[in-house]
Amino acid sequence: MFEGKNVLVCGMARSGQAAALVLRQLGAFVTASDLRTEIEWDYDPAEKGISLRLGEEPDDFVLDFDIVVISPGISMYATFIKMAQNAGKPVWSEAELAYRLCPCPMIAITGTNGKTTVTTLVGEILRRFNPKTVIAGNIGVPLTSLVTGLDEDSIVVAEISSFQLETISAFRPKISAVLNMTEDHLDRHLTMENYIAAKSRIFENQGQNDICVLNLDNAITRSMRPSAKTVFFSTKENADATIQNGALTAFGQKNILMSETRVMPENALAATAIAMAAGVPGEIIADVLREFKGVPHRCEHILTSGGVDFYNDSKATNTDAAIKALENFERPVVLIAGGYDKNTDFLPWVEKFRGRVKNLILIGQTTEKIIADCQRVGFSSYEKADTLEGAVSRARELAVLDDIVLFSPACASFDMFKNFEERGELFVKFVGKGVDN
Ligand code: UMA
Repeated sequence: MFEGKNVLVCGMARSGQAAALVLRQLGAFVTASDLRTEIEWDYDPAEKGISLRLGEEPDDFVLDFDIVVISPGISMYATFIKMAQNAGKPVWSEAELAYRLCPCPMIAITGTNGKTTVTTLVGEILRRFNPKTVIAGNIGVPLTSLVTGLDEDSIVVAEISSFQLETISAFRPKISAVLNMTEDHLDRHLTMENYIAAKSRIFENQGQNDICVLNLDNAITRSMRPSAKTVFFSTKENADATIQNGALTAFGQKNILMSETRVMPENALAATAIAMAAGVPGEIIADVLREFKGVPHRCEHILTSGGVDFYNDSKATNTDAAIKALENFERPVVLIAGGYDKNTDFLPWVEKFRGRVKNLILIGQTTEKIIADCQRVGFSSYEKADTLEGAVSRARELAVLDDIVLFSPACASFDMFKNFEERGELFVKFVGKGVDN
């Protein structure tokens, strides 16, 4: 399929490097491009026969290629992409390439929030049912790094972002899911309509023999109309998967009592609906729901010190996730937040502070914007910190017995950190350091 083709792969972080390598192994002539000149390679590109064009936009050479594969971090509005598309060249996301190479069914999960937890959960359930299950995608493992090791009996459980969906063409998962949609990534998609359109592409190629799982409790996903057979889940209404008398009930079968699992109801319902659609027996789903301990950086309990509980929610890169985290707690919260500005409206999140947040400590680029919203709603217990370490030590001073210290930034991390994982790991380190001293 790719033998002898000239392929340009753009963005040389995780996705681009994986895509370039697999294409090379399939006999394509691969050129790797990146705006950066300093790349941390997982392999030696020269040894693999991969040519390099670093430190420039591909505008001057994009038309020399048969196919362009882009990393999720590259906007579809980039000039070189428009040039390639106008010239009729295929421009594929790394996920599209992976789909084309994938020999087995794919379960693709998207949504603004909860996708990492639900993907992990579905992956663990499926793995017990079929040991040849792999978990990949936006969760941190590029899909192209795995596809060549699979066979037709494997199953891919993929977390898929709107960035990966922007430039698909044939991508057609056997089961898709859109867990919820709220405002996010408007710096990249520009409008909510574009963001919804990108997410909706997850089911655009599906037909009646495929399944799309949607959330009935979210106004946007509720109104989606896929051609696939639709399965709805709801925490409030009658749906294919719902909660009845405290028990998770899917397709008429009672599963576990919600009190038996630590998984949030919305995520438990979504994972159950997806796994049952994939043919997994209810008992396996129940076992995994009972045992599941959660995902790192997602409302992760770090430690209790002096009667104060510290939680790392670095994965909360938007206001909706941060609101969900706040709503988890009944006890007073010392909240550390702020970060990279994605053009977010912070007001709906700030409006939740009253009665929940006793102190807010702000870091990063969005500090002044969040303060302006605090002033608008009359919330005055905020202060600034120059560093995350400073914020943690200040939180420790402010928190008293039975308080929660929650790091739930509501923003992406790119202003101060490499990614949300690095940000979360540093938070955990600073929290631990204070305890040792
Ligand atoms: N680059 C260019 N030109 C540009 C922009 C970027 O050359 O115009 C280069 C950068 O210099 C850099 C590379 O592209 O070298 C970065 O590419 P990337 O951001 O796609 O990085 P990856 O490591 O490949 O990570 C991507 C996803 N990143 C994004 O969507 C921004 C990772 O999701 C994903 O885990 C990984 O692929 C594997 O599939 C992260 C993310 O933040 C976790 N996702 C967003 C989210 O969850 O909210 C969508």
